[in-house]
Amino acid sequence: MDCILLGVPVECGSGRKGCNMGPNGLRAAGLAEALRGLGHTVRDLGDLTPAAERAVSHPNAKLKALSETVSWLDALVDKAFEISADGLPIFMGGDHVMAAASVAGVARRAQEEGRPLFVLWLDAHTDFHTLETTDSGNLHGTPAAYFTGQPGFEGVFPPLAAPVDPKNVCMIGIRSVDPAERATIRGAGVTVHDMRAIDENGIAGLLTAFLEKVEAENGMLHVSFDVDFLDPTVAPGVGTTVPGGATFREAHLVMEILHDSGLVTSLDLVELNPFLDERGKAAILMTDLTASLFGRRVMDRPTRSYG
Ligand code: NNH
Ligand code: MN
Ligand code: MN
Ligand code: MN
Repeated sequence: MDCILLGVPVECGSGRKGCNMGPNGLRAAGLAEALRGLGHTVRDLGDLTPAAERAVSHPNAKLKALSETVSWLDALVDKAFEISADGLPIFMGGDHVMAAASVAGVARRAQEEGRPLFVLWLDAHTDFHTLETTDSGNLHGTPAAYFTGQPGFEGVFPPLAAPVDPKNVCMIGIRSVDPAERATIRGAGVTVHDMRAIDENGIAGLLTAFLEKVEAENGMLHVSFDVDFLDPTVAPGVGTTVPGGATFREAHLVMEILHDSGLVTSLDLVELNPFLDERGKAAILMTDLTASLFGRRVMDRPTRSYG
């Protein structure tokens, strides 16, 4: 695999400081070296810089850092489209607002290739607020609503060339949903597996059912991995910890199954906040999980195919 690392040190979507150190946290944890050790080629493009600010405004006065955020998204959407032609992009965040642009960019790439884009959203949160419904005003709570084409982003976020069909989005690990998000997300047709669904069914079966769909439709697959998907005891380095998250093994199993599927075409690693981390614990775990996604395993297994 040709892996392309891109740092996106945006933090203004999270409402607190520290996520801008995320890309360097992952570099310090040895992400590139781990991938090379698995036989992949790795190119680190360094960190993205935001585009020139354009005049944007919105009636919701709660929105925080709107024009600064939009400058990041404007730059990233084009860059994501561009680099997705050259290999498998790994977008190193930065807060989760960047997924608005990483997904929009790779969705344009999928459209160009005549394939549907699927998104696996690993997160404690659904991030399905529109610019109207967010109460915190933190724009990292909005990317999934934007890239699935929910109304109200027009003229503010970058124009959306290829909205992702909400039916192609599967969320796993969910345990914090605001009332306004709950009202819209089911209606939109997104598959939401909350922690209870994981407890009752096991994470492997939920994921495999989704991957069967991706394979049957010859889809491209973007994985958006928010650190707070993980239980805070194993990954303390994140701003919005929510108890009751995925365990160390559940998370590795997801990544191992994704590897075996061979379906993943792009990846976000987001919300890592090294300022809040404990001796690199979350940074190292995110790196090890990425290694599992790229083929690190304990024992060989027969490959299985989906669909
Ligand atoms: N839903 C909350 C909000 O919009 C929390 C979002 N925080 C996240 N999302 N970390 O992944 O403010
Ligand atoms: Mn190119
Ligand atoms: Mn998130
Ligand atoms: Mn989250």
